Amino acid sequence: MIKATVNGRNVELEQGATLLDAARLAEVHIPTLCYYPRLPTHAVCRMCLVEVSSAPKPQPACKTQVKDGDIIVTDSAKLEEFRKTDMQWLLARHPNDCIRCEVNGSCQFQNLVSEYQLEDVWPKLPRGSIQHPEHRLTDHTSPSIWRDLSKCVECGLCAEACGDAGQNLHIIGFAERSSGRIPVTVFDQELSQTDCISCGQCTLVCPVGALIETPHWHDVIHTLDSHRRVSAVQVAPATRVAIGEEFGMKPGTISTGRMINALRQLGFDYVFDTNFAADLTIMEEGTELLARLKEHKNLPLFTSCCPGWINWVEIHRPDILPHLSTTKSPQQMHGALTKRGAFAKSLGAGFAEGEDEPYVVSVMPCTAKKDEAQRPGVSEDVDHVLTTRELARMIKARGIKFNALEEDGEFDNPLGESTGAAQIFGASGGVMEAVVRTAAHFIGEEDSLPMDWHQLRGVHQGIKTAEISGVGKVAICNGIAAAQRLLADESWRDEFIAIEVMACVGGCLGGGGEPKSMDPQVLQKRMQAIYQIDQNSPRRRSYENRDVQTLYATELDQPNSAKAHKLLHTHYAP
Ligand code: HC0
Ligand code: SF4
Repeated sequence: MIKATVNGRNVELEQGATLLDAARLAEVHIPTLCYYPRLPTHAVCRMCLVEVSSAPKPQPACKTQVKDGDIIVTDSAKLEEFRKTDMQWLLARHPNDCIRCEVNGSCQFQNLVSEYQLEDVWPKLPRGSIQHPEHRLTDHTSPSIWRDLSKCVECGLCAEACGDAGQNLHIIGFAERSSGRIPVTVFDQELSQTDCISCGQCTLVCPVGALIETPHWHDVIHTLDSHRRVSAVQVAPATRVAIGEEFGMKPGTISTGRMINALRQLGFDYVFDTNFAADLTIMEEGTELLARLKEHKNLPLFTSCCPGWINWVEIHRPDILPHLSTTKSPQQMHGALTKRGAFAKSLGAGFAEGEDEPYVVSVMPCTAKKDEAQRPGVSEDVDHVLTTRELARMIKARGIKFNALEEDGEFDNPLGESTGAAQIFGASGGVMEAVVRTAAHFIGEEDSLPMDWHQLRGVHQGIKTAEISGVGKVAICNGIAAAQRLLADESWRDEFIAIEVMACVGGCLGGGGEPKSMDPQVLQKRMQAIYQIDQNSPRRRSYENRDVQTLYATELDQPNSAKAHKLLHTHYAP
């Protein structure tokens, strides 16, 4: 251990800790813009400069290691002056359109400008238009991600999240140097023309509004306000363990009941659970797997509910398309049932004044779900997709006091019941664990196979495997970079019977539409909450979902039936 003082407070740290770690341990606040816990730091914003006794000049706290005996000062008049000048320079290149900005109220730069009472003292230098007028500044062509580089503060975190340290996709990189540095796509293409998979990891780390999800909440709030259509909303498994963070709650707080009450106050007529369709997915996908095992065809089966993964396969590995499950994702299944199943019919003809289907919205932790909802073959299922962050914006816009809401909200039925197996879909490894739980029942091994498959769980990027005795070996890829590694050679073709891929590290709970967080433990805490919900569920295998059983008995005959195929299955682009 090494010792240091921060503004006179003693701390002890592990070798290799940074000055920023020391300050956080001493509970001393240092402003940052280009720092993010999981990603390499380039110390470009210089906001975290501190004075340290072992160096002649101020050092960036995020990148400089503590030396034993260091005396660290974070609050001298010189440092404060420097930070203000640094921010004035950024402010001179930043548009003053906070009132219109989608991240108004949650922008790190806006917070700093407000905290330091900065005024616009230098003439505005519009971003890019002087140094490099050729670069595209705004790009709204992607169904999932909007870019506005006039707001970029050059932190470089988007390129890191999309590059080696994150998704290993390298869609965004830096062009130009010095004050003209700008994150661009290859050949400055529109994002929709690149190999972007819409995962949204870049939006999670952007400290300003330069990269955001394609907003749908304006359309949703106006449609609800007009009250001309019967409206239904479904909420994904990973949203309920994260939305509380937007209202100051601890990561991992379970907010299911509060969220349901907020959705009702926003004006939704029906509040349903995507988890219902996750249980249904297991019935369809599990049956598909057993059929393929019997026929020795298109094995291993790959899960198909992560749209970032599907986008990646279509772009890079069309040879894998026959291996994908044809089962629609739970979002799309739920939308199809809400719009065209018995529920919709139960509403009666002419229920929606000029509309013959309910208005269907989903709340997802994922930006790629916006893209998925527009795919050919499924685009009739869901009208608008909100991220967890967008739902929080709507709640704030309507002045709903989320923290003061009762926790007693309950989903509507049918389409609202679910098991613990559905809830764990929101965590990496969860879909495979849910498949195995129900497959154990199908093959008569429910008593001999375990309920919990800890070897498939965890937040860290990587490949995990498990052997199901008598059936075969399964794998999960936690993050798209892990899938790229698994597919780098051909051994997966013979080794596994089924493979789950989630493009975002941690699974949906780490999705690009979740609340932004600087807590290094945030994914772990959300994951614990997901397994806690599962553990406390009275039913933990998907086939036990009574409404799913009723659905087959009254509407769909049996899993993989012709009726089920019509509503619940899809195809992929060659
Ligand atoms: Fe997921 Fe889903 S579990 S992809 O991660 O399968 O987004 O939370 O809603 O559709 O259920 C995301 C989360 C879902 C879907 C489900 C699956
Ligand atoms: Fe890269 Fe994902 Fe952002 Fe696309 S959405 S640029 S793939 S991080």
